[in-house]
Amino acid sequence: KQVNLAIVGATGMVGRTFLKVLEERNFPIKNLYLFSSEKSAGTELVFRGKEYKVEALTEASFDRDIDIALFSAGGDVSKKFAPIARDHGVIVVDNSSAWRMEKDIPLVVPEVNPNDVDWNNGIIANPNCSTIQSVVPLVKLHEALKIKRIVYSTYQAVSGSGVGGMKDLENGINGGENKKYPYQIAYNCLPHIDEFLDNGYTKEEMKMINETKKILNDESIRVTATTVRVPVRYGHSVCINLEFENPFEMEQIYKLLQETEGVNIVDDVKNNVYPMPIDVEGKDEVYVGRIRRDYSVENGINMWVVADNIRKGAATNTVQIAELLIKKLK
Ligand code: 11C
Repeated sequence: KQVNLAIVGATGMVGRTFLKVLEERNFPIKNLYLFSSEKSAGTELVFRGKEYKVEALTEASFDRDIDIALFSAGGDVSKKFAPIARDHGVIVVDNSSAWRMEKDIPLVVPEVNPNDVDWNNGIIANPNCSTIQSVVPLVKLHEALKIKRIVYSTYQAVSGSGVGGMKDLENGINGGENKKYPYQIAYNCLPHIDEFLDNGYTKEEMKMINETKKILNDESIRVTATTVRVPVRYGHSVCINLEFENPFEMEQIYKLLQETEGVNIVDDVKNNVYPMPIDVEGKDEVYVGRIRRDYSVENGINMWVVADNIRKGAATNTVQIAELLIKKLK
C-alpha cells in the first residue's frame, strides 16, 4: 500500500534524516508533504530526486488526505499539532517527549514491543534516543532471565542537543564560546543532560528510567541512570549493568544477544575490538561489546552499547514504527 506521508520538522537534523531513511528503506509513498516552522518554510528539500518546498505548519495543514505524519519539531509543536492531525484521521508517530508517558499512548521500539502499535488512538510515541538503544539488547535477556535491576551510565553525543550542541563542540575546539551548554563541552564531560529535577536527577535520566519500564511492560524492574554529555559528534554509548533473577552461563548471554533483532555483537577484546561511536555513524543497528560477568553480584553482567542517536535513536526507529503501521493497514 502506498501512503500519503507528512513530515513535521522536515528541515531539522532528524527531519532531514527521515528523508534519507525513507529513501533508503524504499518506504511506499504516494504523496509527501513537508512542514516546518514559519522561519524555515520555503526551504527546498530533495526526496527521490524530486524537489519539495517545505510549507509552514498551520492548523489547516492536515486538511488533506494524509495517512501518517512523522513529527520531530519539539514537544510544544507536538502537544499542539498532534491532536489536530489525529482529529483529521492521521496517525502521528511523534519523536518528541510530549506524549511518551501518557497511559493511552503506546511507546514503541519495533524490535522490542511491536504489538503495542495495535492499541494506538492516533498517536504513537518514539522513545528518547538513549532509551531506544538501551532496550533493544534487553528484550531477550529479560524474557529468558528476568531482569531485576538496571544501572545505565551514558556517554552521549552533542548531536543529541541538535545543531546548537554541534556548534558548541566545534566552537570549543576552536577556542570559541559555548552557547547551548552551561560549560565548555570540548575536552570536557558534563554530567548534565536536559534540566535538573527536584529529586536530583536530570530529565534525561528520568526518561531512561520511566521509558524502559513502559517499553518492557514491567514496572517491577528497578532502574537507575546517570547521563553524561561527551565531546562526540554522533553516536551515544551506554554502559549497562544488569542483574537477573535467574542464573546463567555467559554462552547463553551471547546466544540471546545474537538472536536479538537489531543487535550486532562487536566483542573481541583480545584483538581490541569493541563498538565505538565513530564506527556506528550512519548505521541503524545497535552495537554491543565488552559483554562480561559482573562478579560483584550473584547473577549480573556488564555490556557496552553504542548506536547512532540520530538514526536508530530517532529517525530510523520512527520510520520503523511507520512501517509496522503500513503492515497493519494492509
Ligand atoms: C540528548 N536524548 O541526547 C537527548 C535528545 O527526549 O527526544 C532527545 C531528547 C528527547 O540530548
